[in-house]
Amino acid sequence: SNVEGALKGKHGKLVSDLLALDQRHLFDGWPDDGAHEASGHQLLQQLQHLDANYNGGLKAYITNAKKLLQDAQAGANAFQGFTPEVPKGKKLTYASEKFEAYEQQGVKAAHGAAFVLVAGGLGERLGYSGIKLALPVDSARGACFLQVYTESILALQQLAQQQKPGCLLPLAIMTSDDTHQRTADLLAEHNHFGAEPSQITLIKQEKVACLVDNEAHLALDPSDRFKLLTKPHGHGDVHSLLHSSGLLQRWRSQGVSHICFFQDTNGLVFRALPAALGVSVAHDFDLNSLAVPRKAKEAIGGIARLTHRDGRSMTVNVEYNQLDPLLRATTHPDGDTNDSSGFSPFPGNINQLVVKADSYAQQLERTGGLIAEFVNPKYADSSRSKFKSPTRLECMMQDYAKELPSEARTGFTVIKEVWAAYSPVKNAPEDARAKVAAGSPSHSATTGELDIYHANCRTLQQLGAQVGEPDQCNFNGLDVELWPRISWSPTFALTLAQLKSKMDGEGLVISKGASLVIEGADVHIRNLRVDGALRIKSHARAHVLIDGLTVSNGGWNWRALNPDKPAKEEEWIRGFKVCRKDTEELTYSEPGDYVVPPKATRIQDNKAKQHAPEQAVQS
Ligand code: UGB
Repeated sequence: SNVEGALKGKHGKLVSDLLALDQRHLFDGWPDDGAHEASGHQLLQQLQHLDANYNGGLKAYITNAKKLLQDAQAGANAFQGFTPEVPKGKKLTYASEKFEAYEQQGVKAAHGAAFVLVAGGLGERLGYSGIKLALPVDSARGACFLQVYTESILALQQLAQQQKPGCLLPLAIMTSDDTHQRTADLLAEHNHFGAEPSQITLIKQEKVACLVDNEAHLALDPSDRFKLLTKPHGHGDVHSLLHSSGLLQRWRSQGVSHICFFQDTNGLVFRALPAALGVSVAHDFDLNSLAVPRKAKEAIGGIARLTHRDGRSMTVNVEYNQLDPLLRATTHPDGDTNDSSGFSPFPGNINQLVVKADSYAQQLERTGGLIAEFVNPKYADSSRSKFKSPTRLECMMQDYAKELPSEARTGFTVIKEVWAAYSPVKNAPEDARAKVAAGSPSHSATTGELDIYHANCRTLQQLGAQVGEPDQCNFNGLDVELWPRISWSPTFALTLAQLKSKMDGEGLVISKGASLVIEGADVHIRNLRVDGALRIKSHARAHVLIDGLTVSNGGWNWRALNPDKPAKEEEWIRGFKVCRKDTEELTYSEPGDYVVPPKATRIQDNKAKQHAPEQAVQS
């Protein structure tokens, strides 16, 4: 029979293990006509691949799955014996003195920072077919997530080089089969967005086999009997990959002291990450999770201190689907609800983690980077014996906290203003509307963009700028505020101190509906009024001073899409299109000193040309 054939072949040991694990269905029923030899071989190769890429092989995977599926069927509480309480952590008001002090401390420590971006998810929930890293963070500037992230690291690197000349801050990107090639292509196409190619390492996670039932039978693809269904194993894979790739060890030998983890679509992440690094250093945290106030039932985990009956305790993320049952079963009979502040008392985990490299490496040595797994089957009925669709084991990167010994120093840093630190792009328009109807933020492509403008406007207001009121709009059925479209590159300002040194807030007036985009490291704004659209773009060594400029033109419009007219996919998920009527472009592509508008008294004849922008056009 085919089973016997498979047992005799080079994958015989694996086949016999699988038979012992009750997986005969994989080999049964192959037509015995020889024509299917190649297909059978393909299946065996896939099994071998899955076996090689899971710690302990398929045997361990199926054994772990059986145990977790049994627990899930029995409705076992993953936190049995634990009582949750609201943990104590650092709470920072964005742009407060304390915030800035931590930010500066983070900048001082940045020469020891390495970054890890988890980007293996494809964003099916968003309804976008490309990789999320390629989506523009905002349409005003048009830079994609990967560009903004890389530029932010390079901006921090420039500050870090004041402490450690020549240092390069490394970035690892975890990809998956779904995202790997497109991520590599995006980097290559844009010359790594200015980073040294050696600074960026892609580490690819492998998928795991799907399971059809509580007995952990592996799932065959209904459209190809010789192929197993596979799905992503979750962002928790990042730890074992950093370990097994040798990257962590290499970083440590290069002097890396802290590792900052972040996700694929939060355009605000670097507003708070330097301060979180500062908090980690100041308090010598082994693990520091960045958090924001969380709305009850919002699809972000809650950070809780859990104390076990036996005295153990840990500060960990309790995922959104587990928080409500845990609270109901213990301290909060009403479950996951808001308190009088209008937010859940448990801070919201946004999966931006800062870990100390020394203790992280020790843990990874000990555990191989393995993270506690879970399974989340969607059952067909209340007997919990059949699944609606195949499931798989998963793991989450924040569960690293669970692996730490109780004496480890774990903490978190709450940024009290969600607007300053967190607005991910996760949900398709229809789901986004449903989230809002249920009282949660939409976490849509619409708000991901609009929240950047809002954050920038609010920050500039805090510096004394006059910023026009937002327009009330409806995009994709979401009622939103459209603030003036202000966007700047991280090279212009990453930290608040940089922003303050480049912008004299008191001299800045941005009208309602106006747009301002600034790109360039050495641009200074002393006195500027924008009523329309202005884009400033300057070469790294062009020193530009805007002092006394008024821009008044037709500007840019964010227009709701007409459902009958074609639009790009990234426009559909946002629900608007940008119409650029008039733009004042100030471009400086040569090094030099430029003052705008040119000051008659300062211009000497032979320098006059240099002082004028290359183009000052109204298009
Ligand atoms: N990701 C991978 O790299 N590989 C995978 O296999 C899966 C995902 P989701 P999720 O901050 O909003 C997380 O799907 O998992 C990457 C936290 O668990 O966007 O539902 C993927 O590319 C939750 O506590 O989020 O929820 C993306 O970059 C809360 O913090 C990242 O992992 C929530 O994010 C997250 O994947 C949040």
